Amino acid sequence: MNRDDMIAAVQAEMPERRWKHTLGVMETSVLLARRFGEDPERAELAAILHDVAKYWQTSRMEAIIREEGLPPDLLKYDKELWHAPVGAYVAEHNFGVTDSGVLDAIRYHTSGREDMTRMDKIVCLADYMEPGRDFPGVERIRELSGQHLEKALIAGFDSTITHLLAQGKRIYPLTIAARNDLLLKAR
Ligand code: DGI
Ligand code: FE
Ligand code: FE
Ligand code: FE
Repeated sequence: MNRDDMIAAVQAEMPERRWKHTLGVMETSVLLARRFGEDPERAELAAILHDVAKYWQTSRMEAIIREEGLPPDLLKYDKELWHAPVGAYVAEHNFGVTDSGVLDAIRYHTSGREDMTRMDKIVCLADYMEPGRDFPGVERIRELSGQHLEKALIAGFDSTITHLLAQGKRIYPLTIAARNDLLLKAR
């Protein structure tokens, strides 16, 4: 599928406000890829598709998780996590993406994981700091991102984890693993 057709198909899956967010993640992923020596075209492809399943019904996501062999432990954690691995599945099977680095960046853009690739980090960080994002701490994340991909991403995970704790929610183990691993390597 060519870029324009893909953009039109993804846009059709979501409300206008979420499409604006996706455009922001595309722009920021390209910028971060240039800054940190990653392929901007592949980063943009991951960004276009990263939230493709965000507005799917819970039951539709759950069916894919159960029937297509996605990690079943997801079902015990916040539903907000599900669109990322389901999005990677959709990118591969409905959009024909074969680049495993791009698929992983989509798959892990919400949770993170241990040993995140540079591509994983770029898309996850772009998701936190695209121009439309406005939450306490986002300016600090943007500042850190000028110099240090890992430190900026740690600040992003810190903000998510703090938020989840304040709401008394469970935290998906990959998020803890991602943050621990980044802290170890960013010293
Ligand atoms: O899809 P977006 O809104 O652009 O952003 P996202 O994919 O990063 O996040 C979706 C939400 O998932 C985020 O607001 C926090 C929530 N969430 C719930 N449980 C967890 C979690 N995020 C992480 N990283 N880890 C969790 O365990
Ligand atoms: Fe997302
Ligand atoms: Fe994210
Ligand atoms: Fe997003």
